[in-house]
Amino acid sequence: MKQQVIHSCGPLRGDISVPGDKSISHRSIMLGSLASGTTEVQGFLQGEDSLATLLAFRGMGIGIEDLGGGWLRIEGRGLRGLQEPQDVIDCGNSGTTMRLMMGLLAGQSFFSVLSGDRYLRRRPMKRVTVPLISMGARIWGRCDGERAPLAIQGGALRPARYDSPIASAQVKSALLLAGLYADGETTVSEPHLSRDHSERMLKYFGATLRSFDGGVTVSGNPRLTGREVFVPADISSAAFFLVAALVVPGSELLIRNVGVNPTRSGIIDILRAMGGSIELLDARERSGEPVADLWVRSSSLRGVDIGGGLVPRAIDELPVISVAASFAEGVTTIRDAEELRVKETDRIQAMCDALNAVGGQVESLEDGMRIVGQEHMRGGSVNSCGDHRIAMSMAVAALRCTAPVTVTDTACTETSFPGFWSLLRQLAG
Ligand code: SPQ
Repeated sequence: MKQQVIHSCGPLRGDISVPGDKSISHRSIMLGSLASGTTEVQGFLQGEDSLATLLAFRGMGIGIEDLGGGWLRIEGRGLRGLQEPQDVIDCGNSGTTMRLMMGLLAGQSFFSVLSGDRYLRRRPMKRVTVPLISMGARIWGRCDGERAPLAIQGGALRPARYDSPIASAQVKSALLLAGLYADGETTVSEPHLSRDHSERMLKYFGATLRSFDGGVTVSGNPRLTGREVFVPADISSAAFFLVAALVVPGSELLIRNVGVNPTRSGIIDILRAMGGSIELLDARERSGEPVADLWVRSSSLRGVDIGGGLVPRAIDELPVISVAASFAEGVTTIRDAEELRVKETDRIQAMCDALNAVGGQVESLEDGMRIVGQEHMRGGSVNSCGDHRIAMSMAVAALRCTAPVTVTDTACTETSFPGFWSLLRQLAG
């Protein structure tokens, strides 16, 4: 099992880039494949999760050429151009691949099976299977449809209205993709707005979508047309270096071309509310997504309360935000974040265990955490639980510990952030 030993370091300084946005990379393959004509993608994330999506579509007959340097050329075959895969589709560790593909495969004229690694096979799937079945989908899975492997017999779908009890972009996107195959309008509402990359990209490719307060409606049977897609750098990956620069005194970093879609930029709002100095430079829009360079300087942080609609806007960054909170003055409380318990691992428990193992003061709450900040933590040994966000969050925590931190089971960072350890080494010396 791979492990990394991380020492505290002097100021982090430089002008850096982090890999492409994972959520947008998945969607670029999916919509590029369903469009008619060629789609060229720039900045595609060459991580295990998005590559699982790429291989899945190649397995359904889509020509996808890797032009190198994050450029892809996808020869889309139209909404009904996919072919039956000859093998089980391996989604690896990627919940996005599995859940979004369930929606899309439910409307095909063929049979398919989705599976993944032992972490993904533990994650809940009824949140997607139940509303899809109400549209006429035929899906079977272990534990009464709750767990993968999942078998899908594609066929005709009916449009539906679904009021999702959770703010989840994966649930919303699965239903919007299924809605492309239904005659009429499919509407999804959610308690708070989750990331809207699917909506933006569907519109960009020519689908008819109407957003309203609390939800979105898609019209079935659109003609999608191939386009150029620019994938910005992933704010969820930039998050590790934002927090690292804030907590290591004397640091100053410029992070280039970061996606700052308001449904994802909760981390910037939270870190600024904690006293963090983060500036957005050269704000612009590319392929329908807001992008900016982020300039971050080390700052004295203070504790804050996080909850409500801010949570889905920062859901994947809450582990590293708990690291920032561990070095802030006062108490930080995270509530309404029970979704963290059903990610690659139970991220509430994993972060409580890991931070406490290196001398943090963190209490696990049913729907979040209570973190008491301190000047330094002492260091020690922690396990990532096979979860990329836990491994990278604890590497950031190590930068301000008095003794080294050993993080075990670190190969998982390849799912979303290939090159993380070398970038960290380069900056931290
Ligand atoms: O794809 P996966 O494994 O679910 O990835 C994670 C992550 O931390 O990388 C969650 F574990 O991000 C999800 C995110 O939490 C990616 C995502 C998307 O691209 O639509 C949406 C969020 O999940 P959800 O369940 O809130 O819809």
